[in-house]
This record gives sequence, C-alpha cells and structure tokens, in this order.
Amino acid sequence: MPPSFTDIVEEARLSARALLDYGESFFNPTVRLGVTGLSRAGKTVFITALIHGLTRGGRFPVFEAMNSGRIARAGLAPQPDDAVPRFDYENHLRTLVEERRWPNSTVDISELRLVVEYQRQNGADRTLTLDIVDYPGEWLLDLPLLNKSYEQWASESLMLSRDTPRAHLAAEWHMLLSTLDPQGREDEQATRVSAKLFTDYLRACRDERFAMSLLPPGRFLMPGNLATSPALTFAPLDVPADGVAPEGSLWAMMARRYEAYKDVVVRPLFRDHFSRLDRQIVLIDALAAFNSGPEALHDLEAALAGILDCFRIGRSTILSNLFRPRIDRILFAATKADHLHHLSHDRLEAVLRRAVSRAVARAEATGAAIDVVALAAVRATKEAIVTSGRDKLPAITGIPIPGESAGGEMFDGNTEVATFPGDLPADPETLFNGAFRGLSSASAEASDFRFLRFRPPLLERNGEGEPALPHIRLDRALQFLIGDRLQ
Ligand SMILES: Nc1nc2c(ncn2[C@@H]2O[C@H](COP(=O)(O)OP(=O)(O)OP(=O)(O)O)[C@@H](O)[C@H]2O)c(=O)[nH]1
Ligand SMILES: [Mg+2]
Repeated sequence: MPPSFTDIVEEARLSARALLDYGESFFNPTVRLGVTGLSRAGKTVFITALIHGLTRGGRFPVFEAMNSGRIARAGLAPQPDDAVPRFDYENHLRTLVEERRWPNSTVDISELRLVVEYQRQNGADRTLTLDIVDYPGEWLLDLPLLNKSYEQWASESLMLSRDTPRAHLAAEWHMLLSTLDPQGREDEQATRVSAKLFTDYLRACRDERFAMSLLPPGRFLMPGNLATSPALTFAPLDVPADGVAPEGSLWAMMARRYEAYKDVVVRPLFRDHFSRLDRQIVLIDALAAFNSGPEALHDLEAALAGILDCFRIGRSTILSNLFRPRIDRILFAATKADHLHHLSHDRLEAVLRRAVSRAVARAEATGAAIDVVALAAVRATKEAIVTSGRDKLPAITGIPIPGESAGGEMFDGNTEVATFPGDLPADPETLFNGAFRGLSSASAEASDFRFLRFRPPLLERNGEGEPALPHIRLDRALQFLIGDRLQ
C-alpha cells in the first residue's frame, strides 16, 4: 500500500522531533527509557523501585557503575515536557513503603527525569539524563491500530469475540450487532449503545478470571480525559475487511470516528512518546495468564507480537538518531518473579523467551541487543521449604493483600501464609500446547497454578536513613539497560 498523505505528514513530524531530541542529547547525553507493558504488568512499581534504588543507592551488586562506587549522585530534575504531568514518585513510594499497599492503576500519562552524576572508567566526571514515562497499560493496545483500517479492525475484533471464552462475554453485544445494518443510515443512538456494550464486553474480558490482553481500543477501558467524546463512541460492525463504507451509512459513521480516534489519541501518543525511545524494557505478567488458563497465555502472546511490531528497533546510527531514533536495546522481563521460588525462575524465563520468540528473532536480526530476565522490582515474599507428608516443597511466604482467598480462607491483610503456587514445566511448550487448567475453566482448587497477591514487604529500619527495597534482579535489568552508557 503506498503511504497516505497522513503517513507522510506524520513521518515529517517524527523526523522534526527526532532532530530536536538529537540536538538536545548531543550536549546533554540522554537515555529515553521506555517502560512498556500491558495493564497491571508492573510499570509503576518498576519505575518507583528503579528511581528509589538509583537515588538512595540500592543493593545492586550486578549494576557495575553503582557497585564500584562510580555513581556520585542521582537526583530528580525538572522534566523536559511542560504539558505532561510529573510522575508522582514520592506518593507512590509512600504508598509502597509506609502504607504497604501497591500504587493504584495508572489513569494518565506522566513523566520523570533523573540525572545521574558519575565518573567514567577513565576518571572523567560526566552526567547521564534518564527520561522515563509512565502511562496506563491499556493505551499500549492502541499502537497496532495505526496500521489498520476500520474494516480490518472491526472484522478482526469480531472474529476474536467469537472464540472461547470471549463469545460468552460478548453475547449481549453480539445480539445488538445482529440487529444493526452497516449499510443503513447513520444513527447516533445505535452507535452509543454499541460502544457501551462493546466496552462492557472488553471490561469483562479483562477480569482476572479470563485475563485477556488483546482488548483494543485502549481508551475504551481507560478513557483519561476523553470519556464520552465522539472519538470514543464507535464499535465494530460486521463488515468485510476489504469493504468500503457507503456515504451517509452507519458504517461510514463508525469508520470516521475510528479514524478520529487514531488522529486524536493514537498518533500523538506514538509521536510524543513511543517513537522517541532509545531503550526499552517490556514488562510481562505471565503469572496472571497462568492463573487464568491457556487462552489467556495465547492472548498475551498475540498482544505482545502486535505491539512489538510497532516499534522501530535496530542498531542506532548517527543517521537514525538524526531522523528517527531506534531502540537499540530491549529487555523482556517477566515481572513479579517473587511469586515463585527461585528454583522456578529459569523456567519462567524460558516461558517468556518462548512467548516473545518471534519479536526476539526480529530484533536480533536488526542488530539490537536483547535479553530476557525474570525479576521482581519489589520483592514481597520470602522462601521456605514446606513439608507435606514425605515431600519437601519449595514454598514462598508473604502476607496476602486483604480480600485474597485460597482454600476457602479469606485473608485479612495481616496474616502471613506459606504457599506452593504450582510447578512450572521444564519444557515451556507444554504450557503453550494448552496442557494446564486455570480459573477461566476450572475452580480455584482444580487450577494448576494459584498465585496470590501479596502486600509489599515490611522494611527493616536500622536508623541509617531510608532502607533499600528488596528486589530480584532489578540490578541486572539496570546493568543491561543503562550500564554501557555509564562506562
Ligand atoms: N509481588 C510483587 N507484585 C508486584 C510487583 N510489581 C507489581 N506487582 C503487582 O502488580 C500490580 C500492578 O502493578 P503496577 O506497577 O501498578 O502495574 P502497571 O503496569 O503500572 O499497571 P497499569 O497502571 O494498570 O497499567 C500491583 O498492584 C501489584 O499487585 C512486584 O515486583 N512484586
Ligand atoms: Mg501504572
């Protein structure tokens, strides 16, 4: 397909922005770190733990620049974009450390700048600026829409909604859909009702029992400041993927609004944030998919593939930096690894490697550096060996958040428990072949995995300032993401 006028204008805008960024980072070395992940993947917790670790000096033996004492100071600095809210670091940290609660789901974009003063290995003093953006994970699902027409998106969404377990959740919306004539006259009321029922269906799919990932458009679930605007009032119709809408029809109205959504919401987000990244960590909550079942795992895989296709990845050159930056390092991270005993971490990494194998192969072919890690930005559990009859099981202990339940018991947020969440198989393929049961099709007792959510840890204060947050391999992530820029 030849590029449209919109595409050409958009490319020109992206290049202009890249030129501006390049000029700035020439005098002021900067890493724009993309913390990417679907909703509830752990972005806000990761960013908070990363800033805390860098500014107060965390226990990071694998992060060479810090471990060898070459980082003199890291501090927060005024952020570059005046129109973007500041990442509420202090509040998120207080929630984690003092209230021992996890931060709320993110509802809008925010940004933070960190300046690291360090000594190069040759002794020269330098600074590195780190820009980080946080956003609601739902919005990430919009990136693949940039390359899809209304008709393509509508027919794909409809096809997906006919699979299990989605079909059951889509029943009400499907019923309405069967009464709508796409070729009929445009109709505001029918459009609003469809958008509502379609949104209800997306919301039901996101429920932790089903844990579906592929749920665009993202603003339907997390509207930000655009709720009820026409750009958010449309839904798929049963139309052919290569069809053309007759003028004045319901179909044309939906298609127009879909394009407006892309113009008003998706393109600016891509231009102002995602197109400018130079490093990326992709956070993936595989455990939520294990809890739910094989459908959720496949859905996660498909959502990640669609999203990763949208990034421009490859070795960075002066030319690419000038006209369009490239992501030259990507770390795929399975988050919340503290829910598993460390004996299973290699297996979790293997599952992740399998889930993103297509993206990894593509990125490696372009010369970008790739790694895969199982980590916990904030470690909420400890490990123990529990004896069950003659067996000794590697278990984890922690305090489940209030309202979590297991084995018929509801937890109050103060009781510590030891759990055995389930064994990951040695061969990840067995999971992708669907050989496990989760909450989408079985009761909690009959499920193969059961990962409880735990409260953030109680920190031991010994009077020497603020204590470090415990973590698993956050230092390895930092070393991979910015270690080379601090040499
Ligand atoms: N045990 C443990 N739980 C974590 C960790 N990181 C995140 N979580 C859990 O995952 C949930 C989501 O984490 P967030 O950081 O809010 O996720 P997010 O990606 O910012 O989510 P959205 O803002 O909704 O897009 C938290 O409420 C915790 O329950 C971790 O390192 N360890
Ligand atoms: Mg968040």
